[in-house]
Amino acid sequence: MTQKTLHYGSVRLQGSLIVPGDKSVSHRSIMFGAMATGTTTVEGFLLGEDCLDTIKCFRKLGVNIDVQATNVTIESPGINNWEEPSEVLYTGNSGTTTRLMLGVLAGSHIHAIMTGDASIAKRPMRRVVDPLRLMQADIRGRNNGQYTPLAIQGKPLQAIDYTMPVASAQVKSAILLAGLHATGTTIVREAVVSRDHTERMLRQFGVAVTTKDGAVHLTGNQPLQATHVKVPGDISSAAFFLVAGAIVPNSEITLQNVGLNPTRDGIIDVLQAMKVKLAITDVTEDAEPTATLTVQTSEMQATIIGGDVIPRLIDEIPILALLATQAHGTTIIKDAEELKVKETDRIQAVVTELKKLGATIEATEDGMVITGPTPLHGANLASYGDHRIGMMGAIAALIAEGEVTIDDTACIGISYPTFFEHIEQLAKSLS
Ligand code: SPQ
Repeated sequence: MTQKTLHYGSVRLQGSLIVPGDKSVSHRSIMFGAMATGTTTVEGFLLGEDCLDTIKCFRKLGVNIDVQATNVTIESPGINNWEEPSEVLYTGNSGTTTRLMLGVLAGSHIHAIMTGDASIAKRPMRRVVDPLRLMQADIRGRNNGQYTPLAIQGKPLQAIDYTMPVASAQVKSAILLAGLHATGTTIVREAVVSRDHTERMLRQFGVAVTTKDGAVHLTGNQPLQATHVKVPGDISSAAFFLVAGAIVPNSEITLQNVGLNPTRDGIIDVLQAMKVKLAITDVTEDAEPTATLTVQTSEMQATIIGGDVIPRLIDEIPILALLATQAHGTTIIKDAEELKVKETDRIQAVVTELKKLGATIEATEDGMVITGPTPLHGANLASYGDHRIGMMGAIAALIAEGEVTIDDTACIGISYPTFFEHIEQLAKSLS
């Protein structure tokens, strides 16, 4: 555990940052590069713990992966020539690694056992295991496949037509990746669209994937062709500085190369609804669109966050809750019960920790209700080993009167290893 005591005093945030690579896209670049035969190159890769654990898993399958700063080269013999791992595949804290690997391995010739850390051991896997079993996958685990460790015996699969019971990119992606090795056309139907990085990147690797009326279609037995992947900056990491720029007095922050995939940019809608001063420039139309975002200290208004926008900002809710403590009026966050099955129960964690800082916030069954603006004070916070809760606490410390201690900040390295350096880079003392 790495405890940190933060006491920023009077600071303003000023300057420009390049936020680290997108975690979802980085994971997928390794997985897809490993499935393809030949050499795939990746630029802008996120060197966070979760993505490094994905790399370690694929090295155990006989894939050669070289990391030079944020450039990664993957040399793979192709999925049909992977080695059976002689060791357990360790997926650490990463739900994405664990769930997508299930889909990748289910249709391979590989026998593998996967396990992760204490948080992963509590996260539900049947949401992925059940549809994969409908495809004839052979997966076993505690509580009939609900929890890790999980054992997978890869085998030929059958395509399915599956209607998603929850909006989850991890479930959709696992089914599509298994669908690559299934006979027939796999269809995944979503009532509310979840992030589509898998569909976009499969196309980059030469796979035909079509999306129509909320249904994704993919026909099996399409080989992936090695390619070059450009990883955009992670909007979920940028979110912490978008909120910091809005709530810390006299601030202006510019964030470059931020991924603005329309299935991930719900935070932009919310910032605009809350009247945050935000400029969007340099928009690119790459496979994953990007933009430069500039935020300034703002007078915020409360809003309602719920419905179809939730999957587009699910990982940003902890930091948006902090923003709401500084907005005028009552902000309601609803339809977000998925927060309960993230790295920790993020409804309970956000409400408990923001209350310790003096916020007016109550948990509901599917979200939280926050009334502001409220001055925050020092407190001893817990991160629950959850990177996004730890970073929410650290950004709160920038406006809190007094000292904020966070029990475990090492977890922040899961998605944003340079987070505290970036705060130091922007913080200008006023005293
Ligand atoms: O990988 P992990 O641990 O599940 O990470 C989180 C996060 O906060 O970084 C969720 F806790 O992001 C998920 C996200 O919530 C990453 C992800 C993806 O890359 O496909 C999809 C989302 O999860 P889900 O359950 O909606 O599919």
